[in-house]
Amino acid sequence: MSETQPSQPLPALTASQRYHFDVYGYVVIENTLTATETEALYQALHELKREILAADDPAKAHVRGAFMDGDFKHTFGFGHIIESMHDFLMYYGHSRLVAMIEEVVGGTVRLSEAEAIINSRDPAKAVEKEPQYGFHRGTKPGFGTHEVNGLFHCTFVKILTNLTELGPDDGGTVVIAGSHKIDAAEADMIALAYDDRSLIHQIVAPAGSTLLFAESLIHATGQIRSDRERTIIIGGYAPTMFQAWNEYEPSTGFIKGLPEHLRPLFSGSKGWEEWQERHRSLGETLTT
Ligand SMILES: O=C(O)CCC(=O)C(=O)O
Repeated sequence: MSETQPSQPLPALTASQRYHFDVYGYVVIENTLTATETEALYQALHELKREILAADDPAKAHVRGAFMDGDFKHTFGFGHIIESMHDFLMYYGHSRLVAMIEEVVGGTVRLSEAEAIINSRDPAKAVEKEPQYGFHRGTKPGFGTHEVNGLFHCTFVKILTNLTELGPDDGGTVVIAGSHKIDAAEADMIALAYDDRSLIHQIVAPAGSTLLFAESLIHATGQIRSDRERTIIIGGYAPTMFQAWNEYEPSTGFIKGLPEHLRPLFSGSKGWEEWQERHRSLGETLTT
């Protein structure tokens, strides 16, 4: 445990961004990545897709740790991609993004999931006016959330960055706004959101933008109504003493080969003893 985990600036969100996150459970920060970074990640992900599809059995293949699921026609879901392409390190270790995550977690974090999705509309399926979504959440209010200085924190937070432009018809993530704080039956909240669809917010953003959200927020993949393919890259983070998601623990060889400053973030080596709790108040001004 000799590596240093760099201290990220706090606050990392403006007061308005933080207020939006607290009220709705998410905030979109536009253009967090440059056009060059966005393109590099897009190319790396599509190259990984080609490599996995070239394997004898793509559904069982592991390419430098990464695997793929989905229907392999219109949906390609990638798991544990962190070891597979050098370009992904730039995203998962991106200091501005990590600073935003640490702010809403309330302390230092580790990577717990590195995933991606490439999906497009299945032309054989009709576009529905009022689609049903695969709504879910990864933690619960009370168990995975707390408040300090009147601000909301969650121990499981995701950054989802769209590498292709997301217009209103391009299947951006949908969320049930405000559900991150509601400790009620998920089925009841999903039903009430279908009754009043103004409660379902859909992400629309230029390529290279990041959706930062608490995993206690009920969310799902949106419905693609256009002919455009969507490519997104997703990172899940948790306090340093948490485990990675099942099958997402990085290999020892991979961690050893990393630049020293990235090792604690990707391995969780700071564990319990060196976890640093950090909080802001709403009135503090941005330091990034
Ligand atoms: O595809 C999306 O937009 C949502 C992804 C998702 O549900 C997740 O990361 O848990």
